[in-house]
Amino acid sequence: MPPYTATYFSVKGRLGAIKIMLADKGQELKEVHVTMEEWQKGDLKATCVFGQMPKLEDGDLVLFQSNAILRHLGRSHGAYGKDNREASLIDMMNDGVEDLRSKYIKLIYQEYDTGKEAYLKDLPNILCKFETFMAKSNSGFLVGKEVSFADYNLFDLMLNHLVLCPKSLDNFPKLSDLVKKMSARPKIRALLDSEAFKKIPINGNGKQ
Ligand code: 6SG
Repeated sequence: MPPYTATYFSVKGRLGAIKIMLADKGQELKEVHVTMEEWQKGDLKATCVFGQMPKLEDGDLVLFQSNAILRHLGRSHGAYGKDNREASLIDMMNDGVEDLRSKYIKLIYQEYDTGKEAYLKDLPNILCKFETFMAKSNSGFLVGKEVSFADYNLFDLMLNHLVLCPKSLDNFPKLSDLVKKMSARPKIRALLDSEAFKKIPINGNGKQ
């Protein structure tokens, strides 16, 4: 199996969930960190399908779009449900995670100082949807009995929210359990505790 290569800014951002998933699946990842100066030259941007990163290389396959990358890895490493029905539910939940991630990114990059209070006020209305859905699967994962790419994505985003507001999961036992359970998986724990991972900021503008 050729090693994966990810190209991105030196932030967790949209690469965090991908890194967590690869670590948990015991896959090696080579990382290429791009500085803003390099990016602004435009040569790399011109080679990116949508002019954006992250980029993942899997052998001669070059992928952009973080959610397509998560799905690719889910397919390759048995983290996309046991059948079509589960796969469709996993897609649905991952789209829900993407909706929250987009709101989070907008808060961080566009309205951190003015919008944080309103964001945190509305957050429980979003988290309760995940909580209710997880109560149905009752396995500790979003869908079925096994971990999926959507679980890694939700876990990564919940870690960011615990930094944004340490109390944000207090009334959500299923989401709190997901964080506890994922954090305790040995390869994820090792990644989260590694100096290389800890020193990379969550976002590119110093806000978190
Ligand atoms: C930014 O938006 O890091 N990619 C980003 N920005 C550079 O020229 N739908 C796709 C996907 O899911 C969205 C990709 C995403 O993959 S990620 C990108 O390529 C561009 O558009 C968030 C992130 N932000 C850090 C950042 C880069 C430029 C402005 C903010 C680092 C921080 C400030 C300067 C350098 Fe900065």
